[in-house]
Amino acid sequence: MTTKRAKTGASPIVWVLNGPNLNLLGKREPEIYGRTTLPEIEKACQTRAKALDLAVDFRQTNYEGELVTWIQDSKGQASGMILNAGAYTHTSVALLDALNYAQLPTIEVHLSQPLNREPFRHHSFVTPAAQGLISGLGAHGYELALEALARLIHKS
Ligand code: CA2
Repeated sequence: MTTKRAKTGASPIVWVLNGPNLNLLGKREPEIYGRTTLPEIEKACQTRAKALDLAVDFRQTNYEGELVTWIQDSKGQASGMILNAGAYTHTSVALLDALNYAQLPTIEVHLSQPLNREPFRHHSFVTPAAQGLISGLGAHGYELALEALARLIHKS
C-alpha cells in the first residue's frame, strides 16, 4: 500500500466521511447518539490524529452520490478511511461498489449499536469492504478507529 502524506507535513491522511443526518448530532435523540456535536467529533479526531502522526480530512454529506464520489476520490489521495455512512449503511450497494474500488484500509463506525436496534439496521453494505467495525461506543468510536488505522498505516 502507498502511504499518502499531507502536502504541508509528513503525516499520512485519513479521510473521515460522514453520511446523512449526522450534521444533526447533539441536537436531537441524545439518548441514542449522545450529546457530542459533529464539529466536536471533528476536533477530537484532529487532536487524536496529531498524536498518532496522522492528518484528518473530515467531511459530512446528506447526499449518497457525493459520498460515493468521495470514496472513489479517496483512492490515491488517502491512506485510510473512517466511514459512518449513516442510514446509507443499510441501503447502499453503490457505497459497497465504491469501497471495493477504493481498496483502502477502512474502519466502519457507528455511534449507536445498530444490532440492538430495529431489524432494518442489522444489515450493513459497508461491512464486507471494511477492515474493522466499531459501534455502540458513541463519539469515542471515531478516536478508536483512528488508533486502529494508525497501526494499519504505520506498519505498512
Ligand atoms: O449509529 C450510527 O452512527 C448510525 O450510523 C446513525 C444513523 C443511523 O441511520 C444508523 O443506523 C446508525 C443516523 C444518523 C442520524 O443522526 C441523527 C442525529 C440527531 C438527530 C437525528 C438524527
